[in-house]
Amino acid sequence: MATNRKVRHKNMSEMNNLPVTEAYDESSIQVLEGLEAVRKRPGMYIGSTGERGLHHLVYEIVDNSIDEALAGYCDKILVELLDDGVVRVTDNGRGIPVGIHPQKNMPTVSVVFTILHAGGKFGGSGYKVSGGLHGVGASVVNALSLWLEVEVKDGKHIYHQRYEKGNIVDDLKVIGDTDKTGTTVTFKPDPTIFTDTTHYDYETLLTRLREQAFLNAGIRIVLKDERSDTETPDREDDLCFEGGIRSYVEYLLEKSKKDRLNNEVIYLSGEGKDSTAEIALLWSTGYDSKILSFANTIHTADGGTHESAFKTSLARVVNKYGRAFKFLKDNDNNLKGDDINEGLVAVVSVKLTDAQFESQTKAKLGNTAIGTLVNNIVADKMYQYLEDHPAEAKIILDKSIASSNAREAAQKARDLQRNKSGIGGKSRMPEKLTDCISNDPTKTEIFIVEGDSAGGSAVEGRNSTYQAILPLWGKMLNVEKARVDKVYGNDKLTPVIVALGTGIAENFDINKLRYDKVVIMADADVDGSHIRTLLLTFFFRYMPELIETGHIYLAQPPLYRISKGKQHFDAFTDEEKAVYIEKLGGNADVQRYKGLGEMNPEQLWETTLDPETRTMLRVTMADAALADETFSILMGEEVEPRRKFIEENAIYATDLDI
Ligand code: 1YM
Repeated sequence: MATNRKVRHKNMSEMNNLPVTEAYDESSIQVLEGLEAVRKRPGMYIGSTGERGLHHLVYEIVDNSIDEALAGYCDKILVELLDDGVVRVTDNGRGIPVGIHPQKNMPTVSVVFTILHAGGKFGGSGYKVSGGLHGVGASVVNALSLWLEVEVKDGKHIYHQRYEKGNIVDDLKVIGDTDKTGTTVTFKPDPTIFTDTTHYDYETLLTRLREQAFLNAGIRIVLKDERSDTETPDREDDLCFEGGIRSYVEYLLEKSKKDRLNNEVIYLSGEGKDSTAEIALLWSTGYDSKILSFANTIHTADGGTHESAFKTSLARVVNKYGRAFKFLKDNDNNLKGDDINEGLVAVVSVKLTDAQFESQTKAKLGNTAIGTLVNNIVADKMYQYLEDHPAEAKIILDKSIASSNAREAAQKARDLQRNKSGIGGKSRMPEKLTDCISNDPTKTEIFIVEGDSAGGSAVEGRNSTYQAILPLWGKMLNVEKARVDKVYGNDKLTPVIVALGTGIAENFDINKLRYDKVVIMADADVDGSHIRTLLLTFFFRYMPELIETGHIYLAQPPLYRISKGKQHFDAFTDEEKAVYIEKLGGNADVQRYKGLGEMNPEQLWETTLDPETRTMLRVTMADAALADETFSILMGEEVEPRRKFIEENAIYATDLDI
């Protein structure tokens, strides 16, 4: 930055608290070295010279306006995108002071833009907050701009100064009169530094500025696209949220497309020594949790003391309330953080002097005292909130307990699965399975048969090359009463899981399916319908792909055998029975099959197993919408709609496979 030698302000040369010196040349070199360092290693100061770094320049300038707003002197910030990669930021604050800086002996505004301040966001450990060190980023932006112009209105005059690559190119001049106050900074990022791109993305800026508007309630930030070659011509967003982080939580909820569980956003706040903390939270019907934390309006993507204090303390409070108000019984386990956080949407925002950022990305807050503050706020105020709002508290506890139940059931099923399958080698097959000889999964079939006696006949009557038989228990537990999580944890289903080989839920892998057709073979009576219901519910919830890909079938054993002499027909309905009787000339013999268990192996083969003569129904998913509805009904607390659904859909079978 050799051109800096032209700079005429001899005292601007003093930097980093060097004493004022007459040694103009030498000390001015040190100034130059200040901004030269920024140009040499821009990444150290703005994180990167890519798209992120480019956008960061805008945030640095806007930050100064926000500080002015937080100090109470400014209520509007305008950010304009201009042609040629130029950005203009205007605020209506007091204007950066133009008076001569007592130590540097030049206008303070020139100091702000040409002297690299210590204690900067990226240089040191601290960070400016209101009342602290202002404008630390301005000189960095200046250093990395091809040119930068500042205009200050002080209620009387309009001042102007221009810089190029960080160097002053002319003195601060009065260029007009005004009765207004404020600061305007216009700059063009240096394309030799930002070699990837110098194009500003409207959405990226909008997202960050919106975040700032949420975090600083009541400040109005306007973003305008005035570029002639832009894809979003004349686009303008006016961002002002009186509700602050409460509005932020509402916004996040809306974006998640989930419904709210709580009627209102819960807002907690408090102050400590040199710090403030505020928290807004709400539960949605979703399963994810979205917890955003900020320190001095910087997004702490890796969390830190404030965020972990919030989570721990929230879990403690919800458990304490749950016990005190008997949502949790004495011998119930505590609800886990993950259970409580399910569906949670929260924003934690702390402001503190001397913020310590940890981790590579400096996105993690390290100050321990702020953790204590957050912890105390949640412990006192959240508990108080729950006590004062029993209806909201019930919603939160019910949701957490439901999540806890589901999580425990899932864990149990996973453990079962793990125990049953040999590690590394082939899974040990269930004792009751009579497997087929072939292991060609495109040709084989497994019949899941109700009851041991029918199982025995099926084993004898089957084609042992391709047909495997798995008998299930005799008596079913009452599905109507069983919760779906019981279906999941149900020991009786374990042999099915192991025999199919696919695993379940997130471990499901269709490529491991050991049979082409999975046939549910149960009687047409109440017990049979229970078994069909249980299995279908189970497949639907934990192996839906099996249904989607058409692997699940319902065997259709006939109800009657109509015979005369050597001729016989099997009828599946009363109508069919009538037709066959007539066909055989009236006085035919009618045998009613009471159940699969009553058929001999030959009859079973002929009516139900033989691919040439049997009738089977393929189970299909009607469509995704129905599946979605099903999910909620099956998961629902309401027994009646669930029972009705299951009843109606146990005959969920449309394709005929003969
Ligand atoms: C578009 C960018 O920088 N606004 C801005 C900056 C300052 C002030 C007002 C300001 C601060 C103070 C007193 C103070 C800054 N001043 C300084 C410094 N907008 C923009 N608006 N008067 C005015 O902090 O006491 C640094 S930033 F150091 F000169 F006071």
